Amino acid sequence: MATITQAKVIVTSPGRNFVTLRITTSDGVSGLGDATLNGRELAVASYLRDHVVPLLIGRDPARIEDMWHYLYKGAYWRRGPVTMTAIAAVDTALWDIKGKVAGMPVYDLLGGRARDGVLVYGHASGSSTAELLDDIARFRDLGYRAIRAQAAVPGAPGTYGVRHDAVYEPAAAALPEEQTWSTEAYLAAAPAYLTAVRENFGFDFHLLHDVHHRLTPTEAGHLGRRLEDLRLFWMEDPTPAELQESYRQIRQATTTPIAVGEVFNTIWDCQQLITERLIDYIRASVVHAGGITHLRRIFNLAELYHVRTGSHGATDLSPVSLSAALHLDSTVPNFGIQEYMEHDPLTQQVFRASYAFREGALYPSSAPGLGVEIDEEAASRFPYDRKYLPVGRRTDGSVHDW
Ligand code: KDG
Ligand code: MG
Repeated sequence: MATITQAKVIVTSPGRNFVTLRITTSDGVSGLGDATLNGRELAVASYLRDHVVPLLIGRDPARIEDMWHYLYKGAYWRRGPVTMTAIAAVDTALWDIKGKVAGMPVYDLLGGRARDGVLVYGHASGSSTAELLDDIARFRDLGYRAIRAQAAVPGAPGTYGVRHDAVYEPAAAALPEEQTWSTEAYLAAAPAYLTAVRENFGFDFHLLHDVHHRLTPTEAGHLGRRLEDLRLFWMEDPTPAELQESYRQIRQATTTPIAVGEVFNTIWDCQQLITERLIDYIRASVVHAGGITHLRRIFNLAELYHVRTGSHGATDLSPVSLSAALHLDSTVPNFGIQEYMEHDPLTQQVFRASYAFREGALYPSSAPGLGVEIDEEAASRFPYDRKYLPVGRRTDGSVHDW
C-alpha cells in the first residue's frame, strides 16, 4: 500500500494570494488541492500546516471518503470556511493522486463525462453603461454564450463587480477599502443598464447578474419582478442566506431564477434552499465547500429537487479549483453553468493548467488526475502579500453586506 509521505503548503502571490496543498505518496505520485480563502489565506495555511499535515503522514491516499470524515468528524469542531477549505484541499489533492495512479482524468473516476464542454459565463463590467456595453461586445466576440453584467452605480463608489486595475476584488491598500453602498441608487441603476444590454444585444445569449447579498428579501423580490422581461439566466445572491427560509419570500415574488452559494461551506448551508426548492441554482465551490467529495454530495442532493449547479469560479479560486470544478461539472446530470474568469498571466506562470476554452465552453484536460501543475520555483518568486476584501458601508456610515 502506498502511503502519504509529504504534504506541503505553498503560499504564493502572483498578482493575488493563493494557498496550495501538494500531497506526495511513497510511490512518488503527487496531487494538488486549492486552499485559498480570499483575505484569510494564512488561517487556512496554518490550519493545514499546524493541524492537518501531521495527520496525513503515513495514511493511505486511496481512502478519500474515509479521509474526509476523519478530518471533518475527527476535529470535533465542525464546518466554517477555514476548516472546510482545508478539508477541500486534502480531498482535491487525493482525487488528483487517484487519477494519476489510475491513469485517468478525474471525470472518469466520477463516472465519466455526461457532456462534452462545460458552458461558462464571463464577467462584463463597466464604470458606465456605455463601458458595460463595450465589454459585452468584447465577450460576444470572444465567443461567450453566457455573460454576467455589472456596472457602477452612480452614488455608490466602488460598486461590486466592476474591475479596478487588472485585478478582480482586490484591496487597494494593506487595510480593507471601505466602499459606499446605496440600495436606492442600485435599484434605480441596475434595471436600466441590464435593459440596455438586452436592447443592444438581444436575447440570443444568457444574461446573468450578481446582487452580491446586498438586498433584503422584499427588495430582491421587487428587483426580480422588474427584471422578468429581460429573462435573466439568474439573479445571484439576492440576499444573505444564513436565513434560508427568507428565500421563500423572493421565490413567491418573482419568476426570475435565483442562484446562491459562493460562501457556503457545507450541504447544511443549503439543505432547506434545495429541498424546499427555494433556489434554481446552487453556486457552491470545490474549494470552500469541502472538496470534490462534498460538492458532489451537494450537487447530487440538488438533482433530486430540480436544482441545477452553477459552480463559483472567480479568479480568487486557483486554477486547481477551476480544474476540479470542470471535472465535476462534466459528470453531473443537473449541471447548469460554470463561472469563468481567465487567470492573469502572472498566475499562469505559477499554475500550468490544461483546460481549454472553445466557443463559450471549457473543456477539462484528459490528462490523468486534474491536469494542473504548480511551478514551485516560480511560486517562490511571489511572496505572500496581505490583502483584504473591501467592506461596504451605507451612506449613513453603517456597515452593509459586501
Ligand atoms: O472572494 C470573493 C469573490 O470570490 C466574490 O466577490 C466573487 O461574487 C463573486 C462572484 O460571483 O464571482
Ligand atoms: Mg458572486
